[in-house]
Amino acid sequence: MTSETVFYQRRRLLKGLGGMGIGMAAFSTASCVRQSKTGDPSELAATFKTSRLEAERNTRYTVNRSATPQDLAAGYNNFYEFGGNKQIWKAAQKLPLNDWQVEVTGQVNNPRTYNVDDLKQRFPLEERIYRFRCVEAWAMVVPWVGFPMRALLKEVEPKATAKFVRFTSFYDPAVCPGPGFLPGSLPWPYTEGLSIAEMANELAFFAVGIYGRELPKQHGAPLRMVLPWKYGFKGAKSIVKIEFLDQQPATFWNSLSPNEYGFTANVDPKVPHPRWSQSQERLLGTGSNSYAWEKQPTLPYNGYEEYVGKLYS
Ligand SMILES: Nc1nc2c(c(=O)[nH]1)N[C@H]1C(S)=C(S)[C@@H](COP(=O)(O)O)O[C@H]1N2
Ligand SMILES: [Mo]
Repeated sequence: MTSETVFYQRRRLLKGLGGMGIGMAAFSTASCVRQSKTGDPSELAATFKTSRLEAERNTRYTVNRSATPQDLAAGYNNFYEFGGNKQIWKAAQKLPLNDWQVEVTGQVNNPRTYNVDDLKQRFPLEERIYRFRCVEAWAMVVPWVGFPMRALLKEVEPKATAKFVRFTSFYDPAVCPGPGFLPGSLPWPYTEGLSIAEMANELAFFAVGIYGRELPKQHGAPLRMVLPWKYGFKGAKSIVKIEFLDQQPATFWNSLSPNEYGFTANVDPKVPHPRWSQSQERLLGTGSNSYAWEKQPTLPYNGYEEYVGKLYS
């Protein structure tokens, strides 16, 4: 076989897999009975009883629905490094958090490596209650604790040549082998990207906590991205590197299946996923399966058009 044949076959494999990827999880929520909680509830609760991390709520951001119960949010997650199902909280406890460093590099005047505790001290923390919408159409409302991405931008000073930012998640195949199907062929580590203008938007947030406590591992401890106007996959978890670039970076889901997982990925009720409508969302809740959850119409930009609409006009 020529190297092109190998490349082509690999591409087909990846394309097919991308089609399975997040979508496979959505399909299985439709086809089998899934509880949002599995296993021992007290064992699950122990995973989110992390240290207290309280901050004053920023009242500029409000939502017109109630917060999702903490145990539902902590018991239904996407974290493909640890497996391909939603009940990933137990497997995610293997994530090693000791001495976590976040490297800021690339086209910036002040590149540096932060210890995560240093980040928490340096940038004033606030609480923000945001809507959250996964591309699979489930939605929740959670109170994050963290700091706006623009605070970091101000400190590291991107150069004029920097147009995009790539965010990289923790990856160690010995700790998180991935979902198990086709091992070795996914484009790890998980990466995501934003334009500098998006990162500078007031809504773009780094979370270090949730529900008044440090992030549980399954939510992407110790630092994850929160972009409430975009589909959830844009918000990479457990960030170890932030790179300023002059070109749009390739990202995990976008390189697997660009027509399902666009680079921009703003929530839009009028643009269906190739295999399902995005006109409605299902509020993460209790019930025998996720299709029993309360449905609501999807809002353009997930309800945040007034803050971000001008970025795209
Ligand atoms: N590193 C990493 N980040 C990730 C994911 C992932 O698999 N790996 N999944 C994404 C997806 S698809 C969603 S919907 C959210 C889920 O966040 P939650 O589990 O805290 O609700 O995390 C996003 N960030
Ligand atoms: Mo998602």
